[in-house]
Amino acid sequence: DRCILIGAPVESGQRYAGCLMGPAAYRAGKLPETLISLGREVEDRGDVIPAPARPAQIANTAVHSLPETIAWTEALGRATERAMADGFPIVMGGDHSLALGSVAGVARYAQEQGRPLFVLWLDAHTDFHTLETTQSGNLHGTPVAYLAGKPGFDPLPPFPAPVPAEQICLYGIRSIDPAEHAALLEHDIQINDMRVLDEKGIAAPLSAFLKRVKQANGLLHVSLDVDFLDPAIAPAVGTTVPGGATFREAHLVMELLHESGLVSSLDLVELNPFLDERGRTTNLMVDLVASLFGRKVFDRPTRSAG
Ligand code: DIR
Ligand code: MN
Ligand code: MN
Ligand code: MN
Repeated sequence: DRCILIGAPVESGQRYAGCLMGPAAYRAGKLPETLISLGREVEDRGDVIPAPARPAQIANTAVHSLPETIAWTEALGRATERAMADGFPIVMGGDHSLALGSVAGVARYAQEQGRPLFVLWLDAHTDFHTLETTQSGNLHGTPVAYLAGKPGFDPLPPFPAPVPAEQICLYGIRSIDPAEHAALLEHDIQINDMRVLDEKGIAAPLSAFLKRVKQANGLLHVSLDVDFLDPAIAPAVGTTVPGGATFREAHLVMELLHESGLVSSLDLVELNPFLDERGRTTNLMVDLVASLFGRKVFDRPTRSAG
C-alpha cells in the first residue's frame, strides 16, 4: 500500500508556538526516504491549507482558537478521506486537535466501505474533553470525546459515525482531568493507563485489542502523541508527563502493529521541533514509524508471520 503523507501544520489546539514546524521536521528527518527504504511507495501531498477561519460562538469562554480549529477539522477531514481511498495516510502534525479532522475523514471512509473503525490512542492524556468541559481551552484535549460521539461539539461538523466505545483503546495514559475522569466512567472505552501496562506489560493488552480488530475485519487508525513516550527520550512536546513508554516499549508497540498488518492510517502529533534537542525527538518518531512499517532489530526472513 502506498503511503500518502499529509502535512498538517496545526497549532491552534494548544498554546506553545512551534507545532506548525512538525511536518517540516519529519521531512528534514527523512520520513519519506525511510519509508521508501522499507519498500513503500510514498506520495507527499504537501501541507494542507485550511479555508479562512469564520467566527464561531460558544458558551465556554476558555476555549482557544475555535474558528481556526474548525477550519482545520474540515480541511483535514477531506484530505484524509481522499487519502484513504488512495493508500495509507500518514498525517504529520501539528498538535492533536488535527485528529478531529483526520479521524472524521477515516470514519467517513470506513462508513462508505461498510467496515468498522477501531482507534488506538497512544498518549499520556485521554483527550476526552468536550468544548463545554475543557478548562485549559486547548482543543488538542478533545478529539477522543468527539470521535466517540459525545455531545458538546456544536460548532464543529458533526462526527460522521461515532466510534463505539469497544472499538477505542487508550494506551499509555497517565494524566486525566477530573471532568474527563467523570465522563470516562460513563463510557466503556478501554483505558490502558500506565498502572495497567506496568502490571500486564506493554504487549498483552495491545495484542488483545488487535485480535478484536482482526475478528471484526476492521480498519485501524493509530494516533501517536509524542507525549506517549517518556520525556527522557522525547522532550520535544509542550505537555510532557513523566513515566511514559520507554524506547523499547514504544518500538515493541510499533513492531506488533506491523506484524498485525491491520493498521490503515496514522497520525503523528504534538511534535514541537522548537523544543527539540538537535532533532532527537524527531528522529525517534521517524524510527518508530520505521518499526511500524517493518524495520526489525534482526530480520528473520523465513519466519512465517502469524
Ligand atoms: C489537558 C492536557 N488534559 C487539557 N491535554 C493534552 O488541556 O485538556 N493532551 N496535553 O495531549
Ligand atoms: Mn493527545
Ligand atoms: Mn498527550
Ligand atoms: Mn498534548
